[in-house]
Amino acid sequence: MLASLLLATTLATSAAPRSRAAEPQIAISVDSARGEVIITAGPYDLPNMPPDMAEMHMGTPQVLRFDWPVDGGLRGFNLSMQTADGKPLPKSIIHHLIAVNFDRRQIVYQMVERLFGWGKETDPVMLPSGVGVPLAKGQHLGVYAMWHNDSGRDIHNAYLKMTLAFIPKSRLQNPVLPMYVDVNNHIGGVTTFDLPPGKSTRAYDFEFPLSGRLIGIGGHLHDYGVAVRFEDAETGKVLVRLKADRDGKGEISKVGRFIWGFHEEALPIEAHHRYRVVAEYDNPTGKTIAQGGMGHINGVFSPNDMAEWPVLDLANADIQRDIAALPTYNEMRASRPAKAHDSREAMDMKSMPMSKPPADSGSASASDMQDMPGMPGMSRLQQRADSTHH
Ligand SMILES: [Cu+2]
Repeated sequence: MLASLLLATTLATSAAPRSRAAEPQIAISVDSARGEVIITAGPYDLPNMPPDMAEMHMGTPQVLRFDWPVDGGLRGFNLSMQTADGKPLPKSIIHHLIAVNFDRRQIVYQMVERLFGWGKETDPVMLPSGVGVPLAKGQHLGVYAMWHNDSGRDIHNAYLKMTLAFIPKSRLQNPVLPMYVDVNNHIGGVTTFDLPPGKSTRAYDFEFPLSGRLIGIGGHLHDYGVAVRFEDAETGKVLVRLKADRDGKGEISKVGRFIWGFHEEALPIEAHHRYRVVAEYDNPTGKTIAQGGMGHINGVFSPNDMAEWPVLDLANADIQRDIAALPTYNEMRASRPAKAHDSREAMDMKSMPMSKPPADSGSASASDMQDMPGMPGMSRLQQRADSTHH
């Protein structure tokens, strides 16, 4: 088993018609020896966009869907861009990327799981050994990305490469899942809100449907954000307050993170107990800023019993609204791992047209992409875990 088992790394570009731009393809390979699933997607044509045109992102508002090829857990991820023959391209091209698990519900909302998020500042993530997000072979995943090529030249035939570290099911001792709670979530719609002048807060009360432990959380705010708090709404106790790094004008560069720990030190969470997330703002402009506010937390949650995880109900209107508001799906063809696939699976790999987002959702905008939940704290979790447990 030491030999690297590489299953069908197939990029079908050579089969694409020469007369027009090749359609993007998605390819999946499994390297069992290294414990990696490699997803490659492309080619993409990325015209140069100068930095002063930062608002003009080269959008690919489409979900690339694929089936997860192994039973086990997702332990980490690293993303890069490369040429057809594997030469590296600037990482900053990946402006945002969100990975979606269409087969699992989010813990708090009737929305499909956002498995992880990636921004151009994201560092590769690797969880401690034995910890991972459980994923069964055949689970339906997808990613959508927004490119921004400001390299100074047009880039043709670019490929996205996602290296997803996995651990086999037998070694997954501590299953963890992403958690997302927003102060103003409207499933399928926008989560921003009008920001009044001066100091203000916006809060949302919620429950967890099952008990477990919270390993760590990160926060997200827009400019003039001060902090985001996670509270026990029944006792009023502030469980953690994540402060924003603000400059003199109140513009924020990032929001802090907090890690309780991966084991017994993780924060106990009680099912059907009332919790609260609060966004604190201080808007110095003297005016209400239309849709200027946003606040949410992204966490890593370890359920006491994974069997209690809320079931994904595809007939639920919120779930349907959430999926419909994901970036519009484009026709993609996928090559399959050489092993263990049948025609039905192959069909599942093909595109499923999705309805366009509702006119008011704005869900494909650059700012919303940025605000989709992910697991941004995980690389920091790893640092902490390394220092705590080694
Ligand atoms: Cu935001």
